[in-house]
Amino acid sequence: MEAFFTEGARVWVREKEQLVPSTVNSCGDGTLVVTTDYGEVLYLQTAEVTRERVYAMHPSSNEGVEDMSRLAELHEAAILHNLHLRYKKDSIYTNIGSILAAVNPYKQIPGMYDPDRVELYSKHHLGELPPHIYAIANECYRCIWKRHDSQCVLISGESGAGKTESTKLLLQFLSVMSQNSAGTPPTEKSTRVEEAIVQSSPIMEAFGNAKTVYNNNSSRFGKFIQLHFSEGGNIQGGCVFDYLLEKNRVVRQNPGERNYHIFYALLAGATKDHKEQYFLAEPPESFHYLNQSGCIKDKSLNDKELYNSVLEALKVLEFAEEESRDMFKLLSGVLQLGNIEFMTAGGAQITTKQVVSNASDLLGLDCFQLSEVLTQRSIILRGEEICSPLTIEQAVDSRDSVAMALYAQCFSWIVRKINQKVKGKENFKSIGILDIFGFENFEVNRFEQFNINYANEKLQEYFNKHIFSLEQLEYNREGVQWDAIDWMDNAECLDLIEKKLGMLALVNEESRFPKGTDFTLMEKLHSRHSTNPYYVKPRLADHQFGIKHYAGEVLYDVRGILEKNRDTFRDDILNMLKESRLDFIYDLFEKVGSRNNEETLKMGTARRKPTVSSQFRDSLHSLMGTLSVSNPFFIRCIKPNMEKNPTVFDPEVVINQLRYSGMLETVKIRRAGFPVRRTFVDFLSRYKIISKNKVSTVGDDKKKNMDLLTKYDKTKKEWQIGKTKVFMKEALEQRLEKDRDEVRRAAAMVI
Ligand code: AD9
Ligand code: MG
Repeated sequence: MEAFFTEGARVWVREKEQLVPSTVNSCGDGTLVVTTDYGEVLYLQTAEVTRERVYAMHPSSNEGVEDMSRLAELHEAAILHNLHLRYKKDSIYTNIGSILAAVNPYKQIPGMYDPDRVELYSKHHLGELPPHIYAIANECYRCIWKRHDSQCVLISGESGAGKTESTKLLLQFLSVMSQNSAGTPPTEKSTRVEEAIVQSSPIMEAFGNAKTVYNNNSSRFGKFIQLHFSEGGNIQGGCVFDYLLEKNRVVRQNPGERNYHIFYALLAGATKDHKEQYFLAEPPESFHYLNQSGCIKDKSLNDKELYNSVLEALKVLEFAEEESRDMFKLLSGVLQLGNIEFMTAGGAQITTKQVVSNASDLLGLDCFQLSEVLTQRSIILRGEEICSPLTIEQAVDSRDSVAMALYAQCFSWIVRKINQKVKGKENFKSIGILDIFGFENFEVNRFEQFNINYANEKLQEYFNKHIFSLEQLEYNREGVQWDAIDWMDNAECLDLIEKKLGMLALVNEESRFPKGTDFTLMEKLHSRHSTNPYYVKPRLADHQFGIKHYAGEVLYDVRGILEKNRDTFRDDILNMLKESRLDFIYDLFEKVGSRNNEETLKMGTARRKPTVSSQFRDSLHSLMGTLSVSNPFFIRCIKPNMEKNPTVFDPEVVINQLRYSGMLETVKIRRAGFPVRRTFVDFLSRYKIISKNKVSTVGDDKKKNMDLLTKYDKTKKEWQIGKTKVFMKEALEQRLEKDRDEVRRAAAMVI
């Protein structure tokens, strides 16, 4: 062994296929002793110390860089280490060009999001200040005018990685920009829209978020928020799209998890009068829908405070008093429903008559009719009503289905109300922010995970398309020289799921087929797809099928898929709800179609309600349509550990996320390529102002542009000229933008 490693030197050591940042303790006597940054001491014998096993760390890796593209060493471990170094200094944001990596600090970092930071970042170009989510928000806002197109921010990451917090920070920043915009002075209306959009968050979170084992405030629905801007820079209106609220949570929660926040908030915050009127005087533990998981409270959650902030937000969004009251009555009704119990006497019989009466009062239902639909099923066959008793299990299912339907309809109604309030002109450009569930792989994965992971495949496809394939195409078309990069294409996996005769089509086909069961579905999936390299047919389990997703292999449990996909709601139950004395409940169900009565069955498939997965596929495709005409920004949220701990950076946990988010390839491509591009005309018109004294005015646009670019970078490392466009590195654009601003500012002062 060469004794060139001095004590204290920083090195990379390869351990179990991984490069680990380490420090040399001693080197000599045939042994190299190092301590890894994760605290392990390694003794390496002479024979082991090859260049492959141990090598000196480049200073850029040792010091940490704000933009990963500047790392001299470009491997997974260097990226990981850079994030770690920065995390230790509370620098949770790191750039990869215009992509932002955000490590969840699990604590409030003092001053990080103060109003003066908004102000500061709004006055600087991307790259001038340390990486920050505000810098991305600012760039995104500026790009509306710089590029003349709509923008979108795609926030991705595992559950608890920080997507929803990031969404709120973006909204907050954009709302301030809108208020301060130099365009049309904010009218009373536009100020209200900004506030309404910001205030929609507490309401949606109260009704759509819950404590899970991964996140105390986990969003159990996906959302896409669109802000419509005026040419002058004001938010004129907005729109929220919601995706796949997890309905089951209303009636069932896993150990250690909770129901939706709003139930606990209501119990903690309702006035004494309301508590009496709505049968809420008992503690949360006494409600079946809240006490099954053994988790009622969490010290990070303040239920009473949430109640107050929801009331406040409802006021800002101008929900009428009776609307809020009806909503709370519905929630109380759901809690009462959960406490209805049954016993067997021939068929299911209700043992808690008083509770049925309470629930009926709150929901405006007929007490007798409610008892009937919960204990027997009636269908109309050839004009005659036929009743059949239900087993206890079936009775519990019907009770739960009423509760879930009430809650889900109420959630959709809230989203509609918010949208009515924030609706405004859509005559210019928009910024869309996507906060959607991250990739999930649990011990048992069901229909929900199938849809969630499908959505993530679609988003990954969009990401790939933007970062890799469009890039490649453009370089080829323009004849620009660059080193092509290998990247993971997920097109084949998506084909398996959504193409004609793919898995989704099979799931839907089987759902429509009256005799279809989960097992007939599984057999069809196996027989049609088992030769597909992205399909997994487990050797042992007889109720599972799997998919090799870009983020890893996931096995899905087939049981329950068809029922959830059909989302059947019994006709007699629906009719009962439609007969509610309360207009609110009636309105919620007025438009809900039935699917399983004689008539609908006779109508054939064409007019039946679409299945859950086909609806979801359609809304995803429509979302993709919007995204495909927008200029994207990507925020990759990263969880540093699984324990929500503010001090631990677990390399295993982080590297896994880096791998499947395509971060490494992103860094490579960014570095190899020229991410900023402008047509010759566009470039000239934008930078004419700074080229005046720098270059001669003769020659065509291309020549003039080349002259200016050469002034900035003689080596041509930071730019290239294509057939119709100028290609630049981001750093060069930043210098040009800065100079342009200065000249403009100086000109404004002269005037
Ligand atoms: V889920 O897929 O909805 O389950 P998210 O949305 O990715 O998940 P969320 O934004 O809810 O995660 O963040 C989880 C928790 O991390 C928050 O409740 C905060 O306690 C914490 N967090 C996240 N981002 C930040 C931050 N920038 N600063 C401080 C943060 N704390
Ligand atoms: Mg969330």
